[in-house]
Amino acid sequence: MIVIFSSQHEQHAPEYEFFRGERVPCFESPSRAVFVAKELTARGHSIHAPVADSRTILSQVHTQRYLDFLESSWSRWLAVDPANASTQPFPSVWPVRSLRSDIEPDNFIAQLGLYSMDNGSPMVAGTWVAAKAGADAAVSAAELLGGGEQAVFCATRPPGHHAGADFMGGYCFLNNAAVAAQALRHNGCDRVAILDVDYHHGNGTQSIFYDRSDVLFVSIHGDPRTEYPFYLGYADEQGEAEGEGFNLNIPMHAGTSSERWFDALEMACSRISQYRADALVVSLGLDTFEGDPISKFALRSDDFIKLGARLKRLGLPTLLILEGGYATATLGVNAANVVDAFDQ
Ligand code: SP5
Ligand code: ZN
Repeated sequence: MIVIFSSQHEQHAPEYEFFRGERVPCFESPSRAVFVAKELTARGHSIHAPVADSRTILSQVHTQRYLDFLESSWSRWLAVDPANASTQPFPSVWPVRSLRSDIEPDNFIAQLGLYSMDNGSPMVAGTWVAAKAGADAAVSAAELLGGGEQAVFCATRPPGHHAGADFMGGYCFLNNAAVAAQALRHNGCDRVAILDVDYHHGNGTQSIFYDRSDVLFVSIHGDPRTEYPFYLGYADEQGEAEGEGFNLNIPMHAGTSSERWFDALEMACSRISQYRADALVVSLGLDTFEGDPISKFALRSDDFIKLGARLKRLGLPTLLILEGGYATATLGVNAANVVDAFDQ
């Protein structure tokens, strides 16, 4: 399988995030992608840099206002105070119910709240460049599938599935899976299925395609009653308007066994087969692993072989995109297990 990887990812290297009011080292770190690239190289895969420019597709997935905000954020932050160069901006106020989200205040931190769902997406000088390289990888992979490749893996970070049309969140800035699906539509696929197997519900991806029937969204994730992102990912969210019936959420309680998880995967796969997609995008979060420090499913490294084999059986041109997964030292093995099983 072709692997796409950009060394630009390392430009996104925030130092800390917040946990219970304390600063803790970021779970989503550059070493994640390093471990993945290393393991894939060791197993004989060749790694390619992205070649496409995702700008056109990005503007079909995200609002131009949000893209402009993201690209200019760091210079705006420095304009607040040049001493900010060694700091990370975090939002501190959000336009919730009864406040106005139709206006954009001049204050940078207020704007950061407008364009964020949480305070869990630390930003640094290189965030835009790194995130853009991930979106470029997604579009490059879609072009390879269009050219007849059966499967491509994007070893990208930061992840993307929590980012919506006009907001960041959950370590995500640009929605790589949505960009991939939109690029596949652009390149002639009539129906694209997205399967999101990250531990956390892909709220951004769901919301981007919620009123569309040309992109099916199916997700298996920790029950949002107790798990992040809490405010989306329930089973009664089935799509709206044209998209009614084209959104399937399978929430599973925290602590779900690997056996029950694979039962859920069967349900997800049968919905995808029934949809008769032309291509599949997999939001490949590996935080379902038993050793993950922030998640509560129990997949073992061997289970990722089983996952890769099941995905292959769908028989679709497939674009795999790395999302979460924070057991960093095992991330390479787990990712490569999916990739190699698919290649068998
Ligand atoms: C892409 C992705 O997997 N994003 C996940 C975002 C999760 N954000 C909430 C993080 C909460 C960290 N909790 C730490 C628990 C340590 N025991
Ligand atoms: Zn996750």
